Parts: sequence; C-alpha cells; structure tokens
Amino acid sequence: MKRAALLLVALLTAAFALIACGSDTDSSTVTTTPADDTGNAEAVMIVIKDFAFEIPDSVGPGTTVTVRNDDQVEHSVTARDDTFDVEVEAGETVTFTAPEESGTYDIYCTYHQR
Ligand SMILES: [Cu+2]
Repeated sequence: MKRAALLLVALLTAAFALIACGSDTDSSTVTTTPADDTGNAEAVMIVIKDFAFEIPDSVGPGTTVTVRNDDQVEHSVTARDDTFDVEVEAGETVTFTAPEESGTYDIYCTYHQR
C-alpha cells in the first residue's frame, strides 16, 4: 500500500518530504515543532504537483496549513483516520488546520489512491 504521512510531533527534525499521490513513491513523514515561542506562524504549505505531495519540513500542531494544487485535476489531502480531509480543485488553494494532537498522520489523495 502506498502511504504518506504527515507527522506532528514536538520536535524539530528537518526532512524534506516528497510523497506520491497515486504514483509509486513510498511513504514519507513530516515532523513538527510547536509554534509557541515567537507567535510568528510560518507559512506552512503543501503543494500538490505532478501527482505528488510536497510537504514542509515541519508542521506545528494546530497550524494553519495551506494546500496548493498545481495540477490540472482535483486532489485531496486526507488523513486515513479521517482527522482531516481537504479537497483541492485544480489550480486552487485551500487551507486547513493541522490536528492539535502530535503524532503521525498517514495521508493520501482520495482521488488517486491505490
Ligand atoms: Cu490526487
């Protein structure tokens, strides 16, 4: 099964993730750091391009995450445990709030999952 994971943890670990949306790339993870020190929320963006998710190094729990779909077809960013389910039409940008619970969230695209 092809999976991707959005990992929310209270650690800062840099690991650029490029994960597939319906292609043959294996799972990746994203780690998070709380945004409680400065109050300056950094722009957190997931870009979907060429049927792949580009996920930021870290996602703080509760962070507003922007999802931009650069493809010509609709995609989604969906947690397997249904914690979140964000649909993004072709060329559109949407936002959602990352879960407050730190942890690993397996994500996939509902339109192109295997
Ligand atoms: Cu898709």
